[in-house]
Amino acid sequence: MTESPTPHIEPPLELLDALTSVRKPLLIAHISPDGDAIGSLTALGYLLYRMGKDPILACQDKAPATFNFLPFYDRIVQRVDERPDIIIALDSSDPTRMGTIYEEERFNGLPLIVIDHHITNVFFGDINWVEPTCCATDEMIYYLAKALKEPLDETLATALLTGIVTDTRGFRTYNVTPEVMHITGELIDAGAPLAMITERTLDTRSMALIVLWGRVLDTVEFADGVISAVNSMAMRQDLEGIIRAEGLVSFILSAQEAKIAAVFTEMPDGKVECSFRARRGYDVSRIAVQLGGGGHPPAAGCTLDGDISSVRRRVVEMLRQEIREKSMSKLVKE
Ligand SMILES: [Mn+2]
Repeated sequence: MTESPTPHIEPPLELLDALTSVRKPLLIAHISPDGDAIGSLTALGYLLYRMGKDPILACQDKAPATFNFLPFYDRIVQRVDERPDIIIALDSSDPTRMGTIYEEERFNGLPLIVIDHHITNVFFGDINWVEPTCCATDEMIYYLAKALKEPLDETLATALLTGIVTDTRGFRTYNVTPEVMHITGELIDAGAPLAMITERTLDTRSMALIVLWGRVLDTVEFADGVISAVNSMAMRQDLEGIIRAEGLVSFILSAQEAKIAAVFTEMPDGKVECSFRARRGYDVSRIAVQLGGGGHPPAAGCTLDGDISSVRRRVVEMLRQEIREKSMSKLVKE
């Protein structure tokens, strides 16, 4: 296959310089890591290792076993004992996303590099490379490999494709451009197993998750374009090792009448995690930011204090308001 056309996205030169001269970088993926967090962590970790560096790969929460086919999966640590020379935050829109890993005082003063594609990124690094048009942080790591003139191999291509497949839910999202498809072709050509990645990351669920989905689906309510559901602690009492009803918020948005979907999860610390999805033309990242969270227009979230049913009432009302405003502005335009 021919190479993709020259990428239109180029990493900043100061980033390339920093990565070339670094010896022991600490790479941090965000808490509750998803495929793009672990994909970009392992892709960049492997790339830097291949360049002769000694990277540390870290994430506050253990990476789900789903991703154990990725390079360096076994090297991801939940605690850092060594002394790095720079820190690289991946797929993280603000410093709290790095969780306890970054809270350590001994990391204060170390240069911080931010590589992210969230539009809500707050530019908290010394070098900030933020590309909101990219479908995944892994797409950015691909451009980085190109700019560093590092060849793709099967291992790197597999890690890169994992973030692209998972963040686009299998190439379903509006940020999948012809360039993303070109890149995907190149990654497959380099040996990335697209069907295996899709099956392992998107089409495999634990039995406990299926049972939890059933219970959470029982709580679905719909009004004025907003579909919502709750996942309480009591509903998971007999289901060990499971908290989130992963994937359910996208599933309920598939209701024909729904424009915005929300799932509210009561966390073990008593807080309520809110997860939002929106159809094209609606923006849930705005509301997530208002509530102290972040994300993308079609997919965002936040964590709130309060009991789960009052949080649901309050937040669903805000989401309905978003729909009313968008319908009003459509009327005005027409
Ligand atoms: Mn991402």
